[in-house]
Amino acid sequence: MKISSITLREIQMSLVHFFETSFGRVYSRRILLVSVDAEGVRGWGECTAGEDPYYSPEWIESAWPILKHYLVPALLKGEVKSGRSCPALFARVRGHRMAKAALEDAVWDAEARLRQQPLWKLLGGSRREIACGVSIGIQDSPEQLLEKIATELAAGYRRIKIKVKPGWDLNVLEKVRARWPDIVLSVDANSAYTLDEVEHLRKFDAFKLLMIEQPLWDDEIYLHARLQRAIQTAICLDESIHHARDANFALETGACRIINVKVGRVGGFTEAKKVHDVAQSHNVPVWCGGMLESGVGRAHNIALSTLEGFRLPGDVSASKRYWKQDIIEPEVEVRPDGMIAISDAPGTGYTVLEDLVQKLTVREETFRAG
Ligand code: OSB
Ligand code: MG
Repeated sequence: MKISSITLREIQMSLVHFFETSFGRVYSRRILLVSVDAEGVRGWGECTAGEDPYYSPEWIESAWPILKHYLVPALLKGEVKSGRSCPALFARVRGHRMAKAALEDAVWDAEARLRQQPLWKLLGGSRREIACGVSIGIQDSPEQLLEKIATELAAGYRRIKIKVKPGWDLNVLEKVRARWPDIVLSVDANSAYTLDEVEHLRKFDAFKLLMIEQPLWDDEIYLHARLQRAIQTAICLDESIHHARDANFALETGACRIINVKVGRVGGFTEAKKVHDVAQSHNVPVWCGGMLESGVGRAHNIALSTLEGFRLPGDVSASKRYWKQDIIEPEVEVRPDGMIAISDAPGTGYTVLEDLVQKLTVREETFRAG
């Protein structure tokens, strides 16, 4: 693959509704998009690093210089055969997985378009439709949360996940379960608890949750194994899993029974497939997490979710839940049965609205080959 140029862009987009987790609230996104021009096609990637270093140490202002000074030059001077060849070219740079993923995924996208093949097939997927869930943030009141849940259930979503933190957990679950005793329900704590709170966390068992996501420290796996032994609810790890070795360690130690795969968090499609494969070998289900992505990242999450091991509904939901207008066409739509149909078109099956992207762009830098 002959890469002629790579462009970094920052776009700014307001969320339709604020999103609050245990680490804070966001009203609008600053999104770093990467495009790779090669042999007449353009591949797109999205960096899932946030506006702040709260979910992970990476943020948009760390990703940009890492891409500019290290990752982009590595691709422009290295031999890029395919998306798969990127991790080796990036290996000297430690960490910075979201920055790496943005560029690697753009190369996969370009490769799929060059081969005139759907990205999901190139990734090894087989599902022709994928099941969708929603992640609902902390609201101003429990009543508002119940209203949101009712809306999403009416839209057909197959799993409701609510964000929890001390003070917004058991009290809220009581109300949700009182109204909907049987829905598929899970919670995500984004590391809001410690091992001193085992007795409190044990009380979650009463609510028959599909899982509790990342209850403890983001940099800890082993102590989740201790917690998992003490509670019935299945633990799902998100923040703690950076690569396939982490996944293997977590499953061998019994730290979780489910894994959330986020392509940005693990450094790109190549590693995401490896995490998937490790989980498959332990017969553990995975699902695709979300990071409030624009259509570019959303389309990539959809492609990844076609892999066989993605057996639980992902946080892959419709564009209109986040954006007044998404930057892709068609927008991501979820059917009334809570599924997204997978396109047979080459690449992601979604077209980037480049004029709109240009309008939303607040900074841009292009790097050309030799
Ligand atoms: O922990 O899954 C998470 C959003 C930002 C950072 C972390 C997380 C999330 C979500 C939102 O839960 C998922 C989505 O709808 O994109
Ligand atoms: Mg999470």
